Amino acid sequence: MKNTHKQYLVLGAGITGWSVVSYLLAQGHSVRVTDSREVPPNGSKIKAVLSEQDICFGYMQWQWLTQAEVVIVSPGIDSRATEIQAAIAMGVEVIGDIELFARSAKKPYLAITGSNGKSTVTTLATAILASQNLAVRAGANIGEPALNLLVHDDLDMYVLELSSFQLETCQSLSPAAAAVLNITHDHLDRHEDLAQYKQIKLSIFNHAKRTVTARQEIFDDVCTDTSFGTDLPEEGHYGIGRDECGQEWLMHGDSKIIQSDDISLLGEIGKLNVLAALALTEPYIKDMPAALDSIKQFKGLPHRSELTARVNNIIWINDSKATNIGATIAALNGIDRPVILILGGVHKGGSITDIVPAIKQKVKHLIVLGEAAELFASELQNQVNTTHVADLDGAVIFAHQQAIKGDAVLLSPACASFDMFDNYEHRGEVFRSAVNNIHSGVCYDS
Ligand code: UMA
Ligand code: ADP
Repeated sequence: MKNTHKQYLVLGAGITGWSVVSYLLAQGHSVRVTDSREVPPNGSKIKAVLSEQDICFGYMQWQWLTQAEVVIVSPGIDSRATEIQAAIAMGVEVIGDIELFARSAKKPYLAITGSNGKSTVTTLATAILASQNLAVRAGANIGEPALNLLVHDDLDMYVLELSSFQLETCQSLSPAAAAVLNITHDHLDRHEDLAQYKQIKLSIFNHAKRTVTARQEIFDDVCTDTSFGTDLPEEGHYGIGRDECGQEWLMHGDSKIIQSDDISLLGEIGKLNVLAALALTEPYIKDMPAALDSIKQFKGLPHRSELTARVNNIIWINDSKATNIGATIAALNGIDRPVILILGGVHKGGSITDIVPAIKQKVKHLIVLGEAAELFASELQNQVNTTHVADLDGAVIFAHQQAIKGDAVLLSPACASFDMFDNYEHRGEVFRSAVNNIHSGVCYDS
């Protein structure tokens, strides 16, 4: 029998690292792990299954790179590091966990990437497939590592949410259908420029059987099997149209699929995400009424354009997951009301002035906070009334004083959260409780 045993080195002992160690040990390989943290997130689990001499925590044990046959790099680790590049030059294979998944997966899988909307579309596509009596689970960047999906023998399919970090260390991905939802500035600290980031995102299509993109200028040079957008679609594509009574419908070519009013997801991005999920899952939809039921029941994920409260015809929206400018622009574009926008945190780069047209069109008052408050104020205060507040509670109180019937108050920070909060979920929870506090004893609109 052919000896397939190999010497692996795993870089990073987080969620990915632990899934890779478990997977490789089950396959009978030798594994070493290194992580720059003294106490990495999954360090104790790894210590329980590997011997001490195969673990190095507290600094990266780069010497192990060239002693390994294959190196598995966690997505948070930049494979441009000089030491990793030197090992590659010496013939060491450096890949990510998604490459291992792609080499082993026996069932078909969907793959979804984009700057924004990945988790929403991944979850909705999974729900649509489940409505077709398919046993399916979602994984990868959404939280459950991809390799963990392989232990479920009873599954018919998988759905992968993939980041640019995961795509850049993967060559063998061959999804049954793949989508690039959108491309805006994000993670440009890790990638050379927007062109390289786009190239990495589009690599998801390399061996895909079915390809899906948005009808956006950035994809003008990309040819896909189908597309989605907010305009009236051509034959075979997805879009939005109106019937003779003026009712808005999501459409596939000239066929009406579902009325916009029947979707719980908010705004234009809600419709786009439903269209993307339908375009991806189309070949698997045999029972359309069941698919439509799953769409109607999908209320969206927390902290993504989530309706927090509706009081006196003022709506309060928690979009804490908007950590880049593109997400905030999309959230604003989807709201048909004057908006009081709460913005700020840690700016991740990208041009702030890209948001000016949406601000001019939609925002009546801008509230800025956090590390990037001054930066946002200096770029935007000539365009819109701007107030600087100390914290999120202050922002909510100020917004409450400014808001009148018919307004929307939107927390869509366009920034990472770690200057003031543990993570975006924490920021969203603080917003939610501040909104509930100012409305205690008040009746919410039905
Ligand atoms: N580490 C080092 N040296 C470094 C960087 C990291 O040793 O230079 C170590 C850390 O000390 C830590 C470990 O690597 O112990 C963490 O590895 P990781 O950052 O790759 O994170 P994981 O816990 O493995 O989680 C990763 C994804 N994280 C990132 O891409 C940063 C998770 O996406 C994903 O859910 C998980 O794999 C399962 O696939 C999170 C994310 O923030 C949600 N993704 C980014 C995003 O959505 O914008 C891309
Ligand atoms: P991701 O997994 O790519 O971060 P999420 O579904 O978690 O995407 O949503 C993250 C942010 O992006 C939220 O603020 C949400 O409002 C916004 N968003 C969701 N869908 C889209 C879309 N299709 N286009 C632009 N922004 C979107």
